[in-house]
This record gives sequence, structure tokens and C-alpha cells, in this order.
Amino acid sequence: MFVPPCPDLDKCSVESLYGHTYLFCESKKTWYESEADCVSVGGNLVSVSDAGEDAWLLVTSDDYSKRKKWWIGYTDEQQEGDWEWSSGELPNYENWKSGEPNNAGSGCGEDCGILYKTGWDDRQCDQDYYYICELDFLCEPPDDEPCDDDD
Ligand SMILES: [Ca+2]
Ligand SMILES: [Ca+2]
Ligand SMILES: [Ca+2]
Repeated sequence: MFVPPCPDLDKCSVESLYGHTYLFCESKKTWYESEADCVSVGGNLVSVSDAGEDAWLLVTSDDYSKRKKWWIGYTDEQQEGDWEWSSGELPNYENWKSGEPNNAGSGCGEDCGILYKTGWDDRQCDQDYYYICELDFLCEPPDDEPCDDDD
């Protein structure tokens, strides 16, 4: 089976779980820029399907950057209160923090989801946060050390 090389996105670290590839990207971008980056490598911002994936994402993201906020692919921009995954996956599980989503923000509401510590929060899509991409295939990580056969 052909396994493609992992995408090389700036400041993104590759992880895998159950046949999917995840990129934990430690550069701050808007939700739209983050989603575009994920699409450019054949995926989308992460779709959280169940409690197992959610727990793994929380632990793994915290290993990279403690207590940071990360964009996920959940958005209600099309229709207020009607949350959808950017990947097209049908919503099946949610883990909003207490009191969220509250569509707060300065007049324009909040239409894009983040993962933060123990749950999710809706935020304004044009704010800048780290982000997590999900690709529905595995990839081959680059060699840790460049080989030099002449040594
Ligand atoms: Ca998923
Ligand atoms: Ca909203
Ligand atoms: Ca909120």
C-alpha cells in the first residue's frame, strides 16, 4: 500500500490515530487561514467524532503547547446555532465548555470552535489561534536523521 510522505506545513507536528493523520500547528492564524492550510495538504481542520478522539486531542495538544487554544473544524457560520464540521462529517458528538457556545464577542457573534483545556468554546473566526488538521489517511514521516552512507 502506498503511503504518501507527510505534508510539510510550517510549524506543524505530525501525529496519527486510527488510520488518520493529525497536524498540530503552532502558528497563530485565523480560522479561515487554518482551514485553507489543512485543505492545501488534503485534509480539513479536525472533526471530533467521539469522546476518545476528543480526549486524545486534548492530551496531545497540551503536550505540544500547554493551555493553548486550537482551532477545530466546527462552525455555525452558515446558520447561527447550526454547527457543522468543515470536513462534511455529520455532527455526532460535542464537548462544549459550560456556558458555551454563547455566540458572544463584540457584536459580530462567535462562529468558529476551539479546543481549550477541557472542552470547546466558540470564538470569532478572525481571531488568531493554533490549529489542528486531520487527514483521513496515514503518511510517512520524514527520516529523523538524514542518512549519509559514506560515514
Ligand atoms: Ca476525526
Ligand atoms: Ca455562532
Ligand atoms: Ca464563546
